Amino acid sequence: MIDEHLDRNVPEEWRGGGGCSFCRIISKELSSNILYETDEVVAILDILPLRPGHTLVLPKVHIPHVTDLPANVAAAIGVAVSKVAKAVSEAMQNTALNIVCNQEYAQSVPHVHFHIIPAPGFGGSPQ
Ligand code: DGP
Repeated sequence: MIDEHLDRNVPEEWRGGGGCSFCRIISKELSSNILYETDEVVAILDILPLRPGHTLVLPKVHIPHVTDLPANVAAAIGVAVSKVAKAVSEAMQNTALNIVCNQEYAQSVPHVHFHIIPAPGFGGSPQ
């Protein structure tokens, strides 16, 4: 089923495998700070955090765009984003969050990921 989502006319580096840094993190070829992991998803600390606690939730399957997610992967991501967001908020003194998924040319890593970013000015989070 996933193959049909990769059939688009996209550059080779958008097809995962050796060219995708998030696939290499998922396969543990590259190290990362993993906060949460299931058979379908992984949550890692962002290497360039916008704020302390900035976390990324990504599916293990390589799909470049959120608009191409099959329902089962979207469901797994949704559950994980909710759980990880709760944990990040609690870890940051119940701060509010910005939860963002960039798309197409607005994203720099072409592997679906949701940003969970502690918001400024709430809870114990500094401005
Ligand atoms: P976006 O622009 O939405 O595609 O954001 C990509 C994010 O991924 C950006 O905040 C930096 C982060 N990132 C890129 N490469 C790596 C990596 O190798 N490890 C980790 N932990 N984060 C990465």
